[in-house]
Amino acid sequence: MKKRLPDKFIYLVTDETLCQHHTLLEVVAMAAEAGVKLVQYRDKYADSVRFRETATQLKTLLARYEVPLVINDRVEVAQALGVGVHVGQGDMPYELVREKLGKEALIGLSVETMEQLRAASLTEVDYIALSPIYPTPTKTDTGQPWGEDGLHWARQQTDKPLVVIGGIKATNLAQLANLGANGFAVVSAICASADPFEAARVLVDGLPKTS
Ligand code: TZP
Ligand code: MG
Repeated sequence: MKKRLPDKFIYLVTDETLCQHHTLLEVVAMAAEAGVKLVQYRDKYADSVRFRETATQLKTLLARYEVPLVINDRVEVAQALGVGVHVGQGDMPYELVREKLGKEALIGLSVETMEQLRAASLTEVDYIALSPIYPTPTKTDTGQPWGEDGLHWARQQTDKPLVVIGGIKATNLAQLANLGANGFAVVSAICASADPFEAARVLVDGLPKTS
């Protein structure tokens, strides 16, 4: 059975190059321990052998916390491991991903424009990520940030879970949650922290409580 995403959740997107203080596996373990509810393994540089090894280790680790793992881009790895995937507009088209992974797989899709959001809302994708919501030094080859007005607009277009990514910190969670965001995807706020457990805990505690 597909695991349902919580109404509000912190979502860790990994970047090993930012993990200066701990190994990637330590960072992910600490984040899960602190209450992060979804993890995306994202690594643009790892060769396919190393990527697959790390993805396998993450799957084992996260199973202990019942936290789902999604793989960035590499659909064949997700398929081999039986986990979900996150794709962008330049990656394998959503319909093909669903065909390969099956109806139980968790599949997320990034959108950068209003037209892409409208198209995504008509699919069976499990969540839509507004990318980026704010400008961020972590990823600079992005389109125009959605901003808070963009999130407000997107919320009116779809009932699907909306994930925001880019510049997420504890201080902007409440505002984004009010505007209808469900998932708060973070890279540097956890990965680059000297204390990833504490960084993740502060984010998790900063989520508005839902009944
Ligand atoms: N996609 C859009 S913005 C982004 C990605 C992977 C990076 C977000 O990083 P940070 O450090 O949480 O701003
Ligand atoms: Mg991609």
